[in-house]
Amino acid sequence: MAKKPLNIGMVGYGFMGRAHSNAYRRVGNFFDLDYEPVLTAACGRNKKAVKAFADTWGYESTETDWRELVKRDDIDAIDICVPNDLHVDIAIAAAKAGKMVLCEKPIARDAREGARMVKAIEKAGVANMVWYNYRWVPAVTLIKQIVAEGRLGKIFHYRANFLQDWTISPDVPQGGAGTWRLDVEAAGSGVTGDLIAHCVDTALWINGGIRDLTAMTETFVKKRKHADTGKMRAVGIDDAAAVMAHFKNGSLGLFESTRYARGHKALYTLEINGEHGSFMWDLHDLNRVEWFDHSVEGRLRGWTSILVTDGEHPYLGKWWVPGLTLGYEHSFVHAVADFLKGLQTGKPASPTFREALETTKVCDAILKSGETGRWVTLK
Ligand code: SOE
Repeated sequence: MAKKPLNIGMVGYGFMGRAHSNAYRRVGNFFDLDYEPVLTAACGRNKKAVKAFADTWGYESTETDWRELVKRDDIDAIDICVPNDLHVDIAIAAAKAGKMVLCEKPIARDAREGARMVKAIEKAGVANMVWYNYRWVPAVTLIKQIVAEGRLGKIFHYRANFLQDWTISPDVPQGGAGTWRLDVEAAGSGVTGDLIAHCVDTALWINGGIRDLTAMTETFVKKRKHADTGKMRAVGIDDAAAVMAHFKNGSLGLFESTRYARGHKALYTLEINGEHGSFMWDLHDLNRVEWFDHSVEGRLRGWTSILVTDGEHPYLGKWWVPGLTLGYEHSFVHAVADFLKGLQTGKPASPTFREALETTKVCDAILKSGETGRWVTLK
């Protein structure tokens, strides 16, 4: 049967533009779905750069103004892969134009912007999804499934870290390609929106909502040159954040993110401790889950290392044979597969903008607590 085309208009051509484009190109080769993404247009302000990107990834056309892209009749879905300050206007305009909207995390700089986006998207009734990609790492999806089956019993602890070290040098600028993440106007926040947001998204998905939290945040380098002006400017982002939280299910949450953990490049780890068992996962060994099952006879009880590559593991039946591992990029392919399946079945892929807004609310609470030193209750 001929597949239905889903014409993609990609806004942005950086790191995430590449990750998403790769996913659109791969998904149809491995997942048998009714829809097939078509790379219809790529959009970016720099004409030469966006043309080079379009040629590399096979986009049929280019635009230099996202407003023109959003108006086009031959586009079904707008995918937003630009700095966070641009998300809100593009998402709202795309929804108003009746386009499906996909967006790189975090949805926005703060929950106020995020709520406006959710309102516009839900009013338009368009399909939507936010790329919190680590949910789609099969090992993480497996943890979600087992926890949802109640196999851990009561959950006591959920802890997660996301550690990096790339901004330790005071010579790293704020603003500009890649380093816009250090410019509070473009990013909204530092590690909270960029890294802890991943930990929080996974946590809310696996362990449910957060009731309240307290946090400390720190900005180690107070002034950096701005890439646009070449002038030194005060740094407005958080370089590091540590959070203590109560989940609604009674468990305790601990989260830490920093860009100052020398030696760590993208160390996302999570651990869940329940009454009957525990899980550990580490992005640097992303196909593996460590599992402790307390119901096993005492003499044989211990941590089990599960290589998540069997056909019965989430998404794995679509790939190779048991024992052969997947990588970072596959999480994005799984995201598109779920999005397309959602169009087919009418059951939306998760996280929607509404779900991702919950993560941004938690991020806002972290920043507020970091500033005031007080516990913040989530509404
Ligand atoms: C920042 O360095 C970054 O690229 C984040 O923006 C991504 O979301 C994360 O997955 C890896 O680190």
